[in-house]
Amino acid sequence: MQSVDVDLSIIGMGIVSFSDVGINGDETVHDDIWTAKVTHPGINHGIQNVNVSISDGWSNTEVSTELIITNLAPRMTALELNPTTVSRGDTVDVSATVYDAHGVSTVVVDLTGFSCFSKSRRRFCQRNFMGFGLWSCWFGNSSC
Ligand SMILES: [Ca+2]
Repeated sequence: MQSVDVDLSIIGMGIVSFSDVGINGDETVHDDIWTAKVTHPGINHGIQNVNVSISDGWSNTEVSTELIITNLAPRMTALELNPTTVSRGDTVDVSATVYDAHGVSTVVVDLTGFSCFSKSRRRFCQRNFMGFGLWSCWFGNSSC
């Protein structure tokens, strides 16, 4: 084989040339395993159809295949409890900085593990719909 090119335009990467010479993510030279190391920074996910073009220098073979891109889960980059030590009846302010490229619809503090909060879940107050967002709320219960 002379070249393996994959059209990754559907995820904004254009034509990506794979390697069998031990570079660009390829681990072993001339083992007929062609590799490219790519990173998808976009937000689209799901099954993407991609075209692969393989050439041996005399003829080309075109193959279509499916690339499955999973959706990255929301990430929490910071969590702050203030104060961190409380007495029964005190209130705790909770702030969380969360991120998801598709937006975050809810952030919830699950207090069901505490007997005094067994029927309650305190939802965060939303301050930012897209990108990095600081969410905050508080909880307190005098019976704890
Ligand atoms: Ca190889």
